[in-house]
Amino acid sequence: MKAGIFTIIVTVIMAGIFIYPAMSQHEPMNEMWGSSSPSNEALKAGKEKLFDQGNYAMFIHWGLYSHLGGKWKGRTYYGIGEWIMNKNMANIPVEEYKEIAKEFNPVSFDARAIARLAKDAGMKYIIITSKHHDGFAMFHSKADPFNIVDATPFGRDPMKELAAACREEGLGFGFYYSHNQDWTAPGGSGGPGFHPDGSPATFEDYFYKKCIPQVREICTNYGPIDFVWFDTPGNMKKELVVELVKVVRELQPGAMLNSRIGHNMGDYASKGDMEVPPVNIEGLWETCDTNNDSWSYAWYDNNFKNPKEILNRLVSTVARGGTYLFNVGPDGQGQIPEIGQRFLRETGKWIQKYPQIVYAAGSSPWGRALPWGDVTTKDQSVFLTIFDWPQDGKLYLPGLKKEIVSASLLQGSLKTNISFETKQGWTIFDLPCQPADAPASVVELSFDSALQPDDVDKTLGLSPNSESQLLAVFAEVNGAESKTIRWMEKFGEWKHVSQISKWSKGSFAAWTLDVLEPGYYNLELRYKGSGKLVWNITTDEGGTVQNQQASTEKYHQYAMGILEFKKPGKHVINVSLVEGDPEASSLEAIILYPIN
Ligand code: JFZ
Repeated sequence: MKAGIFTIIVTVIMAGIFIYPAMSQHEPMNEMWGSSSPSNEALKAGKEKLFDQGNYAMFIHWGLYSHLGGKWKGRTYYGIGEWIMNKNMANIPVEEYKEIAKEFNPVSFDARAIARLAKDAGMKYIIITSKHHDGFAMFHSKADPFNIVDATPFGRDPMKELAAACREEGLGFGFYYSHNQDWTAPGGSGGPGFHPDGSPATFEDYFYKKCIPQVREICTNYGPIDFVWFDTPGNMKKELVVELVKVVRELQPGAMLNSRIGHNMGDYASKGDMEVPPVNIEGLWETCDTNNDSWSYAWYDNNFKNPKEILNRLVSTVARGGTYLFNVGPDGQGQIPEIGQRFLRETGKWIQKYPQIVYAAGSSPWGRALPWGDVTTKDQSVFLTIFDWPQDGKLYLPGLKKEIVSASLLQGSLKTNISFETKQGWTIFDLPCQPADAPASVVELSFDSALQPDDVDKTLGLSPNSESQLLAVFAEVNGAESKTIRWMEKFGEWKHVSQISKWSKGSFAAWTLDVLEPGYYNLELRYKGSGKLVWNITTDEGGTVQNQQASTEKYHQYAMGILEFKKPGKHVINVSLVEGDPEASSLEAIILYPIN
């Protein structure tokens, strides 16, 4: 209970600080289903090229906070490490925080090693924190002495070294800069309200004395850069954002700006942190994610995503039409934790074998993930990346309307033809018992021309040999509310779920489902709520499951019963809440799987 209240309070506080650019609560149906062209004709040229075609990049959160590593005065503060000085974490006074710089000496920092890691990982550029909310500049700044060259025993400019190393490795390079929040500069958002002489400080003081001059510095002293990644614009005035854009455009005409600069002025949308969206999204966008739970180094944070998880998130992001910006957090010595490095390299080995899946790849004509993996396209080929290898040797693909010229299983550049049949609009491929590769295998489908969005019937399929998840975003909702909610698991660690709540009498959610194999299926529901709930699930054929189950404040999956589909083809499943708190009952998904 205590944790629950804390989470809510913190969420409210953080939500006040953060702005969620380009994150709509409720995307219109057509956008959700995605009509993104899977062909590569739409690929961008010019400064957009690296972003649009690279699709995978390294994000680095590194700063003075990395030296603390989540610990202050002997106590560990769990949550995103770069927020440690904040009130909601260790609440470190400004003067005390500034003192830490005297101990910060990251002698193990090796820019070339980091650039090589990014390269080995298959990443195309690096974006690093030049200044985070704590106000400490990780570059040599004449505008403000609270920087790594003037305030620490280290005395080097690691940004110079990293910019040069990236250039040498043929990687793109860019800076993160916290333009609104600055917790140590007078007038910065979340910072002291007074100057050292006691006079009141305004945001403009900070903006013109520190932010603009430092942005000029990062845009002048590090050669041509490819990105300036601003963050958390809060309620910054539009005219100030306009001024900032002008500075970057003038000094770095080739740099891409992310949407978090504010007021819709970026070149691409930066989606909510740590999430892979469930449906295709048009346009240039990225999702940023981190290799463990925190962005910056935290001593306890050992929760690293393994190569399969990294690859799955990367391929799914590309399949949704986006770019994956994946973060690492070097420690106070300047070193990236060993496990993180190893997992990145392993992922990179796979990407080097199957570069066509990631680079300049088109989004999935299916518009969503499939039960076994995801789909990307290139020219006249469609690639099925299989993360869950079917044990019965059958791979089911719903809705493909265009004739396949050939299908082959890849092992690197080696291609083995595989047989397939079509049945009621499904294509069923014969696969060997063992996966062709790890952590994922690839099947290539060749066509006589590029697959167009109309060549796929996007109706959800009921998989005959695996679990099918019917997410809330795919439901047509009547009389209830369908939206994406987010909360913090640990401080700053965001989770997102699309769900249906605010049920009322007669309200229901309906999914249309293409059934290949009629018969009995296990039915589960994933939801949160309070107390006991009764759900009713019916099909257009008169199949019914009604049952009471418990609920908790966290999403949890409950078995409801067995649902029968009598005939193959398209069916509609309706779900409604029969008893229980209609406000708190939030349905995330229906899960169906065959009995055997
Ligand atoms: C911000 C920072 O506060 C954080 O420290 C980290 O740098 C991260 C990459 O960006 O946090 C955010 C910003 C936006 C969202 C969530 C966290 N969002 O849009 O969901």
